[in-house]
Formats: sequence, C-alpha cells, structure tokens
Amino acid sequence: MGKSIGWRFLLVGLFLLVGCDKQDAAQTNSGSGGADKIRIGFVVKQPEEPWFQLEWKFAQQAADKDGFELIKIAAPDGEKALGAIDNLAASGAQGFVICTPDDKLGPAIIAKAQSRDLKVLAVDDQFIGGDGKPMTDVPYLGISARKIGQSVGQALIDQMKKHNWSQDDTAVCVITFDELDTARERTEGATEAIKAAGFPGTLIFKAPQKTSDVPGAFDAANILLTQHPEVKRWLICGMNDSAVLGAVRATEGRGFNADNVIGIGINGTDCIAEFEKPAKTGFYASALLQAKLHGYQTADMMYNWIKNGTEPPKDTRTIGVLIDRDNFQQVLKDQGIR
Ligand code: FCA
Repeated sequence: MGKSIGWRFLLVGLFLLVGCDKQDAAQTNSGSGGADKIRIGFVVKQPEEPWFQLEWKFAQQAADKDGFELIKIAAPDGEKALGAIDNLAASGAQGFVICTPDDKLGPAIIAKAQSRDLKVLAVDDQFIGGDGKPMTDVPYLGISARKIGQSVGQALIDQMKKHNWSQDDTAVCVITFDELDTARERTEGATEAIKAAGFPGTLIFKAPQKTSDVPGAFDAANILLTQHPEVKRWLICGMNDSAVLGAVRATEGRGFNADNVIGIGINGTDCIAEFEKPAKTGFYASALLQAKLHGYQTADMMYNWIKNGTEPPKDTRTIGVLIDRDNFQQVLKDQGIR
C-alpha cells in the first residue's frame, strides 16, 4: 500500500514536470522570449540626458505596439558601443538604433554590425566615414540642424529687441562643440541668423566645450566671461539645452540674471525643471525637438526592416518648435512628453 502511493506521487510529479516543460516551450514559441522573436537594440551615448530617456520611452511604445523586445543600452564611449553590438548579437537581436558616442566610430560600428549580421539605423548623430564625410548610405534620422539653429538665432535677436537692449553692451556667447557635425551646424545656423539681423560679428564669441554636457558648457562659458568683463548683457545659444544651461549657470556665478541674460536651448526636454523654477532664469526658451519621432519612429522603422525587409529612408530630418515658460506645459502635453 505505502509503496503504491509512493509510485503514484512519483508519477504525478513526473507528469507535472513534463507538463511544465511543455508549457514553457509553448510560451517560448508563442512570442515572449523565443528564438524567432524580434529583438532590437536602442543604444544611446548619454543616458543621463532626459532627451535620450525620452527616446527610450517612445521606442518602448513602438515595441509594445509591434510586439518586439527592446534592448536599451547606454554606450558613453567607443568601447562600450562596440561591446554593445557583441552583446546584442549574443542576445539574438537582429538590428539596432544608435546615437553613437563618437560619429567617427561609424565605419567600425558598421563593420562589426555586418560581421554579426545586424541592421543599423543611426539616430541624432550621423556617422562620419573615413573620408571625413557623412556616411549617407547608412539610414539616418536626425534634426534639420542648421534650420533649427537659425530659428534659435532669430529668436535671440527678437528677444533682444523686445527687451530694448542696446547692441553696444550686448554680446553673444555661442557654446560650440564642433567635433560633432549636427552640433556645428546648429551653432553655425544660430550665428548666421544673428549676423544676418545686423549684429556685429566682433561681438559674437565662440566658447568651445570640451565635453557636451552641462559642466563642459559651464567651464567653456566661464573662460569667455573672464575674458569679457565689459559685456553687460549676454545672448546665449549652443547645441542643446545642456550647453545653454551650463552657460546660464556660469553667468549666474558672476551676478547675471534673467534681466541681462537670454539663453535659448535646443531639445526642449532637458530644460523642463528650469521652466518650473518659481523665478525666471536666464534660460528663456528652447527649440523643442520631436523625441517621439526619434524614439518611436526609428524603432518602428527598424522593426519593419527586420520583419518585412522594408529598408528605412536614408535621410529623415525633423523640425523643432520654440517653447518658453508661457507655453511649455501645453506643448509638452500635446507631444505626449508630459
Ligand atoms: C545630439 C545631442 C542631443 C540631441 C540630439 C537630437 O545627439 O547630443 O542632446 O540634441 O542630438
């Protein structure tokens, strides 16, 4: 008697085990983690920037809609970016979207991706080839950098006029990061528009940032401010919100404030806390970019490429709209950011 009960338990146990195995296998093949599941990497250079966090957020929305698995990877340097490709291949990914930490890594990224049979789409920062020219054969989605820069420059001039500032004691601080093409185009565009409005070129100063973040811009602006104590009012632009925020912080350290500083950023996503401060600061406005297109559309394009063989367009450009303290809440809501 005792013996037969023991056997029965063993049999039930075995049945349950086999049953569980079958269930696992069924789940695996039906989608949630199987070998045939589409997996897409989304690699970004500066995960600490709200801009890139939003790209990830919107890419995840595409993953939820399309039913692929999104693998988010932070790659602040070249070693990490190339390592990410190996990791993606090992995880069974078929392609990835990347904002590279260094645009000159383009050829190395493409070579490694090809050797691992992964498709590549560049977002934000276009790859630069060995000849120093953009790699236009790699699908890319980025901003209309020069145009957006020009709109920032024009807006700075409009504000200067609105505040009745005299040109004589006003100067422009351009935080530059010329190593990066999209950054150079943005600040060149801003400078062009400021000059076209009749502002003297001798009062437009470039302050090169060593790193493209707030501390890098802070240091760059501080050097410029030390060199030009005679300037009473500053107009500030740069490649993105972080650049302008760093410069605005540097002016504050020298006693400037919203009465004598007008800064206009780009991204519109990294300055929200600034607009929410109770008192106005010198950070006046920003050109809000379309994070949804950069995150959702790129991930969706990659999915369609893998799934249906539809190759993404080689060059897609997005635009920006100006936001400031008065309208940011509504515009961010309309764009699904807030
Ligand atoms: C670059 C900048 C980001 C963002 C993006 C569109 O990658 O570093 O801040 O402006 O372009």
